[in-house]
Amino acid sequence: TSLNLAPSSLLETAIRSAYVAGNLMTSATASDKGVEVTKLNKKDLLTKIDPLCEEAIKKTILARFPDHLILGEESVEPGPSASSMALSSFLEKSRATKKPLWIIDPIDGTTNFVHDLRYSAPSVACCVNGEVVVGCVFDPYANETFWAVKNEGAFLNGERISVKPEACLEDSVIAMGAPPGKLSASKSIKGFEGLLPKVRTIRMLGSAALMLGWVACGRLNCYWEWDLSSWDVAAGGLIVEEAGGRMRGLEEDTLKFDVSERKIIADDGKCGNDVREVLKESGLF
Ligand code: 2AM
Ligand code: CA
Ligand code: CA
Ligand code: CA
Repeated sequence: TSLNLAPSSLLETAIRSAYVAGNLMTSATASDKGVEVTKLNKKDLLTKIDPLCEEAIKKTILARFPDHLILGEESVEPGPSASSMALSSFLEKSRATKKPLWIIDPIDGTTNFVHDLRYSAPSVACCVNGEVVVGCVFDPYANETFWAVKNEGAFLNGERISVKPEACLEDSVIAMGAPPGKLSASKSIKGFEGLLPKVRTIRMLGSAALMLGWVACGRLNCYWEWDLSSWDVAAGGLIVEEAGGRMRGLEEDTLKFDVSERKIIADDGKCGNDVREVLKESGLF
């Protein structure tokens, strides 16, 4: 059955589809992007390229696996409740039909993409039995391909990667994000204020999927963010775990994909508990 698929064929398809989307990203001109502000609010950007990348990823996956299910950001109404409901219903359908579910973000880091900040990536994950088994995040600007296969490790351009913990929180580099929305903005500000004096530095790089890849390969010690969706973290979360790091909820060790407030913390296996403590002291939860 499809549940006995070789992980290698899923991985090959994940990588291939991320490359197709990444090539669309790097070949798009400013006028191709034609930014529309049609999503939730003025900060929630969407370009003409996002849905094109989503279609290209879907087409690549379906050419190889015509019966698989695919959940993509641009096929769901904007907003946290719609994205949670879509995930729950896709997971349910995947369980009932025993078909793998792909969770994709065609461009993670659209704001960077619009402003030409060269830090955005397609993120492609495949779930079997409700569990992510393959994930790929491709940075088409640096030409860096992060991938992982469940129980087989994490890789960057073919080389095995692992997290790199520092001796203490004071020496750690922490990444965070501040998605639009008043609640998450105030959480981000409180967290930043509490953490800054206690860590080496803080970065807000703008792509959840890539920041997760960067935790996995040891460039960042920790990444936390208040309000994300399944497609932001499905691939990157597996890459972190397979690199020896932890992908957890901010308050709970288990990361629940299918709840509406996805507060996540990925770490190098060491500094995450201290970061959580500081965030708690700062009044985030
Ligand atoms: P996106 O570019 O695919 O939308 C940056 O902090 C991260 O937040 C990015 O991964 C970005 O993904 C995501 N993000 C952007 N807008 C968001 C929104 N309105 N709600 C939740 N997450 C968002
Ligand atoms: Ca995203
Ligand atoms: Ca996106
Ligand atoms: Ca988006």
